Amino acid sequence: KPRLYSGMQPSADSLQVGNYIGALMQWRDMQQSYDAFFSVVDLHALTTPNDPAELREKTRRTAAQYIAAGIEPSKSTLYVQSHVSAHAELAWVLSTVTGFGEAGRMTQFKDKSTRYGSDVTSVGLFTYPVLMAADILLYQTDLVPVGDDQKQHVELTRDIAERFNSRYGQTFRVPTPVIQQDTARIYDLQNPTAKMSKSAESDAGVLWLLDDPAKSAKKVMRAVTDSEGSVRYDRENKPGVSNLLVIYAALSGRQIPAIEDEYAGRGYGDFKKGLAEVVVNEFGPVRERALELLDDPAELDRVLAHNATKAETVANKTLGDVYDKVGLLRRK
Ligand code: AQP
Repeated sequence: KPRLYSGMQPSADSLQVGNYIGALMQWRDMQQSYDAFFSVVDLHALTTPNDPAELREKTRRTAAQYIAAGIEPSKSTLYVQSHVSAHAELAWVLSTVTGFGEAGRMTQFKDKSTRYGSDVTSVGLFTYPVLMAADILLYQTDLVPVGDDQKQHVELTRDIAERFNSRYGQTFRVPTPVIQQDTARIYDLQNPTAKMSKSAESDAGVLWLLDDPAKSAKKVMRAVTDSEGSVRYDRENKPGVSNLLVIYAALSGRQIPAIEDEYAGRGYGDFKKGLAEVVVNEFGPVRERALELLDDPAELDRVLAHNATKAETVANKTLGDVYDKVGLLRRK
C-alpha cells in the first residue's frame, strides 16, 4: 500500500469543524487504502507560547479526537510526534541542507512572524517547515494530504528530498501533496472570508467538536449570512450562506444542489435550524466517544505508546541511513 502522512498541532482543547471536514473525514476514508501515519505534532506546537500542563492535555485530547472521528489506531499509525525522537534528529540534518534564503521565502513564517512580533518569533518558528519535512521524509511518504496553506511547505520538503538524494544518493521518497478541495475548506461563521482556525482571536465563529451541542447549535443560528434571503451557493457574493452549505453537505453526505432545493423559498432561519440539527447529530457521538477515551488516559497513553513503537521502527531505519550517508560515525 502507498504510504500517507499527515498531522495536526495540539493547539486547542478541541478541534474545530474545519479540522474535521478538511482533515479527519478525509483521513478516515484514506486509511482504508493507504498505509497511513497520523501524528499529533506537539513539537510544532512549541513554536507558539504554551502552558506546559495544558500542552500535555491538548495533546491527549487531540489524539482522542482523531480516534473518536474514526481513525483506527489498529489500522493507522496514530502517534505523538515527540514520542519518536527521530523527528527532531532528522530535522537537524535537514536544516543543514536547507538554504537560509529558501526557508525565508515561506509565507506562513512571514505572516506569523509579522503577527507575533520579533519578541515572540523564535528560531523554531523559522525552522518549522524543516521539522515538517523531517516528519514526512522519515516515513518514505508517497502522499501528504494538506490544506492550501501547507502546500509551500510540502514543496520545500520535495526540494530538500531531491537535493539530499542527488548529493548523497537515493535516500528519501519524494512525496506528493494532495491539496484539499475548495469544498473542504471551512470559513469562520462570523467572518466567512477568513479560514476557521483553532487559534482564531474570537471563538464566536468557530464550531468546536467537543463543545456542548446546544452551544454549537446557537453558533449556527447566529452565523453571518446576507440580506438576500435565498439559500444558494455563491462563494463570491454570499460567503456566509455558501460556507453553511458546504458544512451542511459535508456533514450530511448530501450534495449542495439537493440542499438548495430543499430550502428553496424558505428563510435562513429554517436552513440554519436544519444545519444545527446536522451538526448536533454528527458531533454528538464523536464528542461522547472522545470524552469516554479521555476518561481513561492510561489506556489512551498505552495505545499511543504502542503506535509510537510502530512509527519508530520505520523512522529509525530512515534516520540510520541518513546518518550513514552524511558521514556520522555510528555508535557501536
Ligand atoms: N478551516 C479549515 N477548513 C478546512 N480544513 C482545515 N484545516 C484547518 N482549518 C481548516 C485542516 O486541519 C489540519 C490541521 O491544521 P492546523 O493544525 O493548522 O489547524 P488550525 O485549526 O488552522 O490550527 P491553528 O493552530 O490555528 O493553526 P494555524 O495557526 O496554522 O492556522 C490541516 O490538514 C488543515 O488543512
